[in-house]
Amino acid sequence: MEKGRVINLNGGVYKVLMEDGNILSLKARGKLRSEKTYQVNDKSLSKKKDVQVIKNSPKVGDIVLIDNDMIASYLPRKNEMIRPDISNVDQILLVFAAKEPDFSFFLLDLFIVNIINKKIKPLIVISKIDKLNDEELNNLKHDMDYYKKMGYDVLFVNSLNGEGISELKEELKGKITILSGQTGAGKSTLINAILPEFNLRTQEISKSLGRGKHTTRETNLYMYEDGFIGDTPGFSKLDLSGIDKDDLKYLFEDFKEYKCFFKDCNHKENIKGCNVCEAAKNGLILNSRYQNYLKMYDLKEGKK
Ligand SMILES: Nc1nc2c(ncn2[C@@H]2O[C@H](COP(=O)(O)OP(=O)(O)OP(=O)(O)O)[C@@H](O)[C@H]2O)c(=O)[nH]1
Ligand SMILES: [Mg+2]
Ligand SMILES: [Zn+2]
Repeated sequence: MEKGRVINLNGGVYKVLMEDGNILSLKARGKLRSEKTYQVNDKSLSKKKDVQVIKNSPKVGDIVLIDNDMIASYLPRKNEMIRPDISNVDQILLVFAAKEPDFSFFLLDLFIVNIINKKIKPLIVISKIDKLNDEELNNLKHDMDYYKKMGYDVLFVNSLNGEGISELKEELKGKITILSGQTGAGKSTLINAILPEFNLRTQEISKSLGRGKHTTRETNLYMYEDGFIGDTPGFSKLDLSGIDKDDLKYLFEDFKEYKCFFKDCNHKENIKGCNVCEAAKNGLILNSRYQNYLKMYDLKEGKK
């Protein structure tokens, strides 16, 4: 059977890149389309939304087998995500605008938690650095040094003049990288800077409406240096569904260094003898990280 990679899905039609370089438009067999499984990630099952519906139909990123001009099956996935709906991702490029929309450490930490939970490596890209003055940029770089120390790569780019793009390209070779981030963060513009030949339509932020016209609606994979770059729709909402509140602490990788010897401790504020609480109090853990952890924990508990 012939094999190919799904690079786009729209209205039940799959665009499949074949080994010979051709792109076919195909449908999946009926049986593949209708199967569903349910995955329960949250042990407490406090909320209905913590049950995730996993569609078994092929998705962008899958390697599919083709029989009689239809997708018959797909090969086992290395990993899969639901928002965006994609499989076999090597790394996620978190695109955050330095400004417009405003930079949010809470959103950044929320993204990171979701990605670490999927056991995928985040690569942080701060776009639109031209919108900050030197002092603002230096302050942001200083805060981002903390994330670098945690082991995450952080790059600063201006997609309009190409600053920082060559460094970024080095990270993309031979991998499936998808761009994720808030709507308007500059994902499509960044892909245009990497792959000008695609000339993707981007949203022009209208200052009066705060909303653009050409917001990306579907996930697309583009070939790049033996790998793929994926443009995805940005989102306005991201939550913690599928993550157990008692597991949240493990997704804050910087907490690990400060070994807490209490059994089942969630390192909530001011627990005497908790080394994570101590480290937060002494500023060894970035204050915003610790506060964001507490906020996420409360959100999981249903407190606002
Ligand atoms: N000044 C400046 N503007 C940028 C930069 N990158 C993107 N923009 C602008 O930001 C706006 C949004 O960019 P897009 O690339 O469409 O954003 P997106 O993340 O793809 O948005 P969605 O598709 O809605 O998720 C556009 O007006 C871009 O021209 C940059 O580095 N500097
Ligand atoms: Mg876009
Ligand atoms: Zn503790």
